[in-house]
Amino acid sequence: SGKTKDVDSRKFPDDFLFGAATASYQIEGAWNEDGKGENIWDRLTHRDPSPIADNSTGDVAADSYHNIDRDVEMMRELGLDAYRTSLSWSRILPTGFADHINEAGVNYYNRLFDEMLKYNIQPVITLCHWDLPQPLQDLGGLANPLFPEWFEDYSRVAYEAFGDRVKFWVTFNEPTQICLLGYGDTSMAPELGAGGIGEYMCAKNLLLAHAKAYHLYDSEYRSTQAGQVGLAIHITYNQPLTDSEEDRIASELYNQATIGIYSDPIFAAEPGWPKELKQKIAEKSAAQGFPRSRLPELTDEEAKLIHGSSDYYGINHYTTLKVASAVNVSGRRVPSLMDDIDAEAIRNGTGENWMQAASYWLFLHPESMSKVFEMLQERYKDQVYYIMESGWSTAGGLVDDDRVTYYRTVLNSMLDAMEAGARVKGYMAWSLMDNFEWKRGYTEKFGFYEVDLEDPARTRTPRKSAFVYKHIIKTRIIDPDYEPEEFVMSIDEGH
Ligand code: GBH
Repeated sequence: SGKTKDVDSRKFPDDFLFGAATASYQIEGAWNEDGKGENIWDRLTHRDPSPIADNSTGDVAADSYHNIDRDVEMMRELGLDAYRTSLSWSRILPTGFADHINEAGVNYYNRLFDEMLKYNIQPVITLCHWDLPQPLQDLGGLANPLFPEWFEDYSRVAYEAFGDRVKFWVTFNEPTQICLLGYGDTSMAPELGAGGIGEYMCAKNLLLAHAKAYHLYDSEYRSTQAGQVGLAIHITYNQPLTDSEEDRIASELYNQATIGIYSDPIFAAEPGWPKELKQKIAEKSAAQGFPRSRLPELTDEEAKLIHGSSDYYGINHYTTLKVASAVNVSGRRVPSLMDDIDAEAIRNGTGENWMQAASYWLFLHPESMSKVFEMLQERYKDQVYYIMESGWSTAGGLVDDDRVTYYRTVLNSMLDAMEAGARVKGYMAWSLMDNFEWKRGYTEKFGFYEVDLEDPARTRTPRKSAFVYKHIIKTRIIDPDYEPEEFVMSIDEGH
């Protein structure tokens, strides 16, 4: 039939990297075992009363610290080309500083990477997926101007220990979420709530830390290790609520404040902060009586260090939203990033009938992925792209048809972007297995594999979506009619 022919002609290249992703705090457990130090999520989840939806913690989580064999077996069952996870900084450097390396922590990752590489599964490794060592936070964390040096020291330890086998580094996962939600706001650890100030201090130091880690790799490790270093930026598809000039401007500023603030300094033609955003924050700061802009300057030297400091553009793409102009909103934190840009993000209630996940913020717009690439191609001109995360939450259950619909839709939209010329080289689905969903605890499930939290062994069971993803990886085709016959998983020949 015509449909089958279309499907067949839209094939992913053989060297396209299909993977699945997780992150240390969300899966590992063993929070205080074998010398691991305390991090900011340990501190937050142990607070009484608990700030987590179901009062849970990541103390045990999916217990991946004790489940290397099963985790790699799942990767083989799915036929993954790559697996993305993160290093727990506190497991490797218990105080955060590089004076003492915890060998037991290093060994956990050695065993994991060696086991993966036996089966040709590429590790894609994030250095910091939100679980900052608590002693560094006590000194201000990313707001401390020495943070870039601490991060450079840690990245050296990681390159030394694992760079012979890890060829794919992600310095930071979602800078916007780290800085805006953790420093400007209180929705993520360390819950600083220093609106309009903390997120900008964090942004500058994060970019400098990333750039230092990049240049360290470039000057001392690239020639022998031959890998890539970049970062993963959270990108929603943002549309103006109406076609009014005000909403259009608000939407552009929202893009600059959530995407451009981390992307422009690295990937735009000109170094430095996004222009309109910088001007807007300066104006607001002056009007509020601040003697200088709350957005710290980047010196020419700093801007140059950051500019071009990435071998690829890493994208975490989940969802879509609309942006409206919103001036002087009552009850809004002042100063704050959203107040600075006079905008409001509207996640639902705009009459679009987008399919919704179990998470309040997660909706499926059928073309969001290709729209994201249109925007990026225009702003940053023909980068090499990797999707570092993309996924769908449910409340549970093994028959996850909405998740199947999500992956097929998003991957089709990504193929549209590739046909239009975007150089997309890989896709990491979030997530290999259910895990600790930050403030939502275990109430929202993102896994291809269900994890039984009642069972001390944390048994993992594949969902329907696991079979569908496996079929896509194996055939390199998105077949809309494929139905797994029975949910019996096995490892294919050659995996
Ligand atoms: C990713 O964040 C994370 O990298 C990953 O660890 C996480 O498990 C996964 O997605 C699923 O959430 O924005 O104030 O409404 C995606 C971006 C940031 C979306 C936090 C939800 C909730 C707080 N997420 N956000 S807010």
